[in-house]
Amino acid sequence: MSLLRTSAARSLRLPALITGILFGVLSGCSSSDDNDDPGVDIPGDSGDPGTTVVLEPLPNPPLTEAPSADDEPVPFDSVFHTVTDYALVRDTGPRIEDDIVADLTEADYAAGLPEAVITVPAGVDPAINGAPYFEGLSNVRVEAGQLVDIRYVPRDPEGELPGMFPQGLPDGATFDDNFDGTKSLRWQTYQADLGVTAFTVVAVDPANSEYRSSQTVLIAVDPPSDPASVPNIAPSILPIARYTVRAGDPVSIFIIGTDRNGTVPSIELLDPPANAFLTPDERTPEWQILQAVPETAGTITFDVLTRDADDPALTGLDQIILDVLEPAEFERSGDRLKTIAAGSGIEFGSAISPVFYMQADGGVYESIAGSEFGVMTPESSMKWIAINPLPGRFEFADMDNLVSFARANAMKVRGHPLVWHRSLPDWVEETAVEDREVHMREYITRVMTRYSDDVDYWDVINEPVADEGGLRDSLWLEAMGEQYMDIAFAQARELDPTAILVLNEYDIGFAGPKFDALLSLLDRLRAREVPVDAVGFQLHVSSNFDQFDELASNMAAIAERGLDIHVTELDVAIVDDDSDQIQADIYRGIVETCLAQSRCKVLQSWGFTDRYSFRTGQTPLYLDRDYAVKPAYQALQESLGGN
Ligand code: 9MR
Repeated sequence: MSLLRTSAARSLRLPALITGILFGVLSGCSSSDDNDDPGVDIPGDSGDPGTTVVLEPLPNPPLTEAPSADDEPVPFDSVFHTVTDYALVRDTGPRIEDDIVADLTEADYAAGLPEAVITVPAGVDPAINGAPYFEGLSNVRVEAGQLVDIRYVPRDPEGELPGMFPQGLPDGATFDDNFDGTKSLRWQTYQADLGVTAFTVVAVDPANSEYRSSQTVLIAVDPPSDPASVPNIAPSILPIARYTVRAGDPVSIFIIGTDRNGTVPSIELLDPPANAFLTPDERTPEWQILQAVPETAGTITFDVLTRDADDPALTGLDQIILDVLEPAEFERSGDRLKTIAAGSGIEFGSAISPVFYMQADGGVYESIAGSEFGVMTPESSMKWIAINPLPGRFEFADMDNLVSFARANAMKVRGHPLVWHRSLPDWVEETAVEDREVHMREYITRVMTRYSDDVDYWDVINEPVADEGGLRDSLWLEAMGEQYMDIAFAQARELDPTAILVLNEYDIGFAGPKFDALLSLLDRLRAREVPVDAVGFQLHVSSNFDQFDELASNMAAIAERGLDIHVTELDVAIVDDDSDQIQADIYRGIVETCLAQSRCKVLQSWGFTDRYSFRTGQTPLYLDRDYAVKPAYQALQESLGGN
């Protein structure tokens, strides 16, 4: 279904989406999480940009049901949380699990060992340097209760020994070094593992580590002929990290029991402190929420007993540990970042983690975020998969709560993202090409209608440019060509005439084909009068970033086009054992570059504590996991103030 009148617009015929799908499905990761799609060349880049789109009314009835009273969140007051100054809400009904990995079937198994997916980097000629491979593999079939044991023997046509690494492991499996150049997958299977599972190992060419062969093996686990033959092992809980919390704050910790045989263990607290207790989660009653108010500084250990559903005498024991600090330990000297930034004429803010108010350390998280930031982006709570996980089913509570948090702290909100190729529910990935335009417009309409009053900036289009230039091959591009952006921006403008509409992109802080492609895209959009107001520079950089001149000139090129610049997702991953001081210098350099550019109006980091970062292992933020300030925090204070 196409609702556009675009008679004069050029129609783009695009190649089908093939890249990544086989590999994505078989390796157990969603193809929508693939950030390496090759770019799609736009024919006649420099020629006629086409005409301005005119939106037709959306169909009535809609393609999928609009939000209704059934989707409205309800007050959430029966459990502890860290929020004191506004009311929380929760969604109703069971939690919706989106199965992001396509289920494999017996037919997949019967098709035999999948072909290896070979990645050939530029400059490698496979005729001269053959790809690494594995010897003697085949698909494997076992009965639940049996051990899967697959030996991986890597080979290289040139006779060297390739390295290898697994891509994810089945639950409970290990990938062991045999110390003879081979490795083995060892996986004790249970009833819960019934069905076909894919396991992928990547072989790495000895001469070029980017030259790789990904080999998937399919493992079929059949029902056991004798159920009693499956061992019953003790249950446990999903691991819970050690948290640092503030004395006096209410603490909530979700405890999820797990048993490899697929049953649900019961959960008890052994000798709990006086003010600690368990409450079942309202939506998933088999989960328990540990609630406590640690009043004094020190370390608290909770002993959690899990009891097997089939054999009550079979138990597991796990511990949850909290380090409790006095409130003064979390205070930061100097002025708050938003105040300092306002003095320099820009807004400072951060992404905010979903459901932070139900985390063990939610109290301290909230008080820091509430005081430091003038603008916030929901890190995940507004993604399609979060808001509209099934057709006609809407889960607004997490975003509603973040909006209440923003209001309570007089924070602006960046709506993020309206149109993206990732974090889509399966049902959207599976929509017919001819219906996608309407699905996209319906989604934009539903989200913006609900949140426009509270949202000042909308990341309308997220990550449309391919890493090597051209446009990113996505399901949106496949359906509408480049005009999906025109349509989305026009729709957003119609729904909110005053919001700042943003095109947000990563890896545009330095020169190269990606930035060039962005500029030419912006020029085409502008020629078609697409209402883009600002470009979002994500700036997920690393501690080896040194292209400040290129960043400045890229920002200048955007400014020259009459567009604002928002730094939307700044973080600085530490690589090569770099110091925290080097990281601080990069934060400083980026702030200075933004302040030197009058069109750079907003600067937001992608989180603020290393505990809640999508690249937590590379400690990219300016407070550490326990909320202690790092040198980068002081660098932000100084540089935002122009020092
Ligand atoms: O940080 C986000 C991470 O927690 C999510 O799992 C992921 C998928 O939704 O998205 C991350 O945020 C991305 C942002 O939305 C867009 N730019 C890149 C960010 C990092 O991947």
